[in-house]
Amino acid sequence: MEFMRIIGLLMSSVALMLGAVGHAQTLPNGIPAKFTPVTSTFDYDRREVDVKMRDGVALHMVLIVPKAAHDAPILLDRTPYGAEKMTSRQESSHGAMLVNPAYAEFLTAGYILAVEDIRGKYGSKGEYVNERPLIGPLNGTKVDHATDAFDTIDWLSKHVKEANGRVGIIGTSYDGMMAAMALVHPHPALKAASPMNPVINTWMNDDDFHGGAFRMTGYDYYFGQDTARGSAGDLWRSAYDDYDTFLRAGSASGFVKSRGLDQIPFVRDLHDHPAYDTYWQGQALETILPKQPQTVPTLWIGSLWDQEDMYGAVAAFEAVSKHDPNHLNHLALGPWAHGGWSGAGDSLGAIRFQSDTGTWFRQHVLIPFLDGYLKSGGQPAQIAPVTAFQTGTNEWQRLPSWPVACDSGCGTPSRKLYLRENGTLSFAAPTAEGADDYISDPAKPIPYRQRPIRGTDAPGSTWRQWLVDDQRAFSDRPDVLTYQTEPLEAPLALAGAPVADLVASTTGSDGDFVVKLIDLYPDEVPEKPEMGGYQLPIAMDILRGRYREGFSQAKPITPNAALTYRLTLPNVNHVFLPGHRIMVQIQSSWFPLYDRNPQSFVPNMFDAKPEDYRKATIRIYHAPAQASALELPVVAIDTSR
Ligand code: PG9
Repeated sequence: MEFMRIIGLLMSSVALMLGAVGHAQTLPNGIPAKFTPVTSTFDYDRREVDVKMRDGVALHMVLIVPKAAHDAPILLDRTPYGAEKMTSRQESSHGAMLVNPAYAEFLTAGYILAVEDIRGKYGSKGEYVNERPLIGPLNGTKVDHATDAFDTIDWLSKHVKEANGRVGIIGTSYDGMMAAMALVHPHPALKAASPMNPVINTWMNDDDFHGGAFRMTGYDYYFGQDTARGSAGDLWRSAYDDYDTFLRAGSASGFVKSRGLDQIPFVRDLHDHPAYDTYWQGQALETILPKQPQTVPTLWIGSLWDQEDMYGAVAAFEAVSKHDPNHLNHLALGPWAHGGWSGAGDSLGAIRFQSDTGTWFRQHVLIPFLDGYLKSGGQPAQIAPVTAFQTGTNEWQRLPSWPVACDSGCGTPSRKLYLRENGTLSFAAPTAEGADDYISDPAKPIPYRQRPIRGTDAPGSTWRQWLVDDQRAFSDRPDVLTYQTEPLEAPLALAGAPVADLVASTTGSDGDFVVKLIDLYPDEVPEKPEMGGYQLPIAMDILRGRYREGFSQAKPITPNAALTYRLTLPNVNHVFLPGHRIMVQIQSSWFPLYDRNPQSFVPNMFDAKPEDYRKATIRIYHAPAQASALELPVVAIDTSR
């Protein structure tokens, strides 16, 4: 019996095993051989195309076509930042969720969006050249971003059946430069352009140099963008505080070598062209664009506190306006940081603007401008030549031109605000001899933001808003000179670029001059107590003394000679309100945004050795024959509103 029981058990086990094996053989693969998403409820069609340029190189483009689109205009953005990334922010059945909220407003307004990777980046083939110069002495090939834009627009105008044959080009920063370059020999289907915070001249006060001083924030950018077809991410640090990381590196070149960044061609170009030589002059878009008459209606967008491309929009607008007989050229200036046109724009750092300036601008200026030129049957919108937000009063203005010219009856000649004795400022010139001194020590450079300074894109970084940081953090340093007026009895409005004329000497043979124009708030501000005594920068910039006589060539400074240093500050549109004071601060370093000036002349500052960095005593004069002053673009207060 026992034997029979064991046989029975064995047989049932074998049957079980066979059964199990048999079952495994019939288990289906959990992954379908091909999954086809059902997208019939989507309100858009996402198309990916590879468009052949004239040299056979294929550029990758993503189109978001609203299903309701018919006879619709196309907005094109050409980018080095990843077309796929920019059009797949979220998975959704709603096209508006795929893109940033401002671009979503374009879709809602009836536009088809096209986002294209520029050559050599992300999905596009070909060679990437950082800020590829236009065809000419610096580019001997047959292609540039103007021809690529032309070929792309040609393709779009022929291959999108829902489109009306009209294309507008838009884009922020680098993409803004792409939009500006599309204006060189434009395709006939290009009917409107809006370069937003565009890079127009990266040596002349956009991303790479200001007043000849080199901006070390660029190294993060060139590592991220120029060492991989996609993004290489963030450049590594050695300390939490960038002040420490960069000071330990010694010099800009020391930092480059410590990270191997000299493998990047553009970083080598920066090193080889520290001055504004023909390499930079030949790329200056504000010189190239006006060589042909303006044929494409254009809205240049600038930000009053743009921490990256402060120069481009206004410089391009002013240059192109000189050859614009049909008045196709427009400018908008908002109270924003870089790219702030696309946000809500109700505040920046501690500053509040009492309305959503970004939303207002898009709905009342940008979209009407685009609609007027791009929609079938559209009529040119009645937007002013210049739409500028006036800070202080916090109101938008419709202006006939920029800068606000005296002869148009709305301004008064620029007024000189003189540095005076005992740290005062006055519209009256000095009557007594006087000067103030400070010691600038490269071993203890002045931080440009309060420490710890985090990398531009690091978590917790305040890079975006640093241009409105309270300058109290620096005004008491012994190496910062501070001058101020009495509280104002009447409002004072400025519109344009203030110019600082400093008469200064240094014991060194080179040196930097940083000038800050500041709105000093009253001691107490009842409606916002934390703003009491706030030192709000209105315009700040730097000049490298070696370029005192011209940017194209560095020259040593004669030690101990009182010389004039002329420094044009960024454009402002601001009202100093009654009870506020005007303040000016002067200093000789701004670290680590700008590399340290060794203060002893070396032909190429990138090559400065540790022993070249020396303390210097700087003297700023305020004497009758040596008056230091700020020329302020004072305009009449608009009482019509
Ligand atoms: N301002 C960025 C830039 C940096 C360097 C070169 C060109 C552009 C940008 O945001 O695109």
